[in-house]
Amino acid sequence: MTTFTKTPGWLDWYSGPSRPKFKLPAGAVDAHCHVFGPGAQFPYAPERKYTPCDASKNQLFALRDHLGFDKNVIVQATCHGADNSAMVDALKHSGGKARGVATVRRSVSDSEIQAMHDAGVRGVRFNFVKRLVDFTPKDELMEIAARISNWGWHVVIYFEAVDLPELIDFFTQLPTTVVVDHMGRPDVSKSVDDPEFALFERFMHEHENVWSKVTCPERLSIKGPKALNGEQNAYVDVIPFARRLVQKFPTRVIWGTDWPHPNLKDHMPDDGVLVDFIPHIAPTEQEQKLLLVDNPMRLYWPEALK
Ligand code: 0GY
Repeated sequence: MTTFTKTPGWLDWYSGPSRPKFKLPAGAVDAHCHVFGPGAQFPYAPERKYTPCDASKNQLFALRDHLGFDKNVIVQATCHGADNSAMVDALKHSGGKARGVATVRRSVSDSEIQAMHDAGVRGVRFNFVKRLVDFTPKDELMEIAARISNWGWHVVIYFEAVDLPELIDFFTQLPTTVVVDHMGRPDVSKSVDDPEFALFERFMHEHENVWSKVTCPERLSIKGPKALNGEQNAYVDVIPFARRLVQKFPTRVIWGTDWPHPNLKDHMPDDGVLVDFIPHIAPTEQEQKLLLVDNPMRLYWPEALK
């Protein structure tokens, strides 16, 4: 049995999260979360850039029930490379309440794609964050995108805002629905009206196949989790960015906890507090239902809507 030692300074996920004050609508989907191992059963990938603490499917399902979500979308984490077995195992044990996003290489076979589809995978993730992954050539990614489109899958992209100008031509050529992780990681010390975020808004405005996860205030915030000096909420500096996208693109935004929150250095969020962030970015019941139920269902459980 292989044992793994966490990356120094690695923060464990928050045990005993509070129960949110915000009551999630019936059928709400946590549309961005991960499982890590357990490493003894599902070893971490040799090429990984970090070694996390274990975060198992049963712990994820317990969090889902505690917070009041109905379903999960489990996104392959980079610490597992292109070995999707921990994520697929979680899907298979979810009783139909989880769907997944995989990482694949060019060498993946059609029968492997089909097996993942049967388990509930509905997308692939292309990661451009240099501290997390080594570079994959764009022609390989485009080939993968063309192949998985035959199963009706979409592409999830993860990048940082400063890299969007260089990547945007590639993104706009993708033949599928494209879902951006964490709003393209804006620098929230800049104004929401800064040219940097304006480019992201234009990207969504001009391309109707582009969606965004309005996720990760804990990752993007500079002000952090404490509401200070009469401010209305934790992570207050992220609200204008997420609010802008929910308002402008109400049918193309989804939300998730990002549990177990890889690579946070300063603080680990209480997942109950994260859920209480939702009404600040989606104040109306109609926006909340789109964000948490209708939109993720359209992407991940479309057959349930027929
Ligand atoms: C996230 C963000 C991060 C990491 C990963 O797969 C991953 O390793 O997604 C990050 O470090 O920004 O979406 O959880």
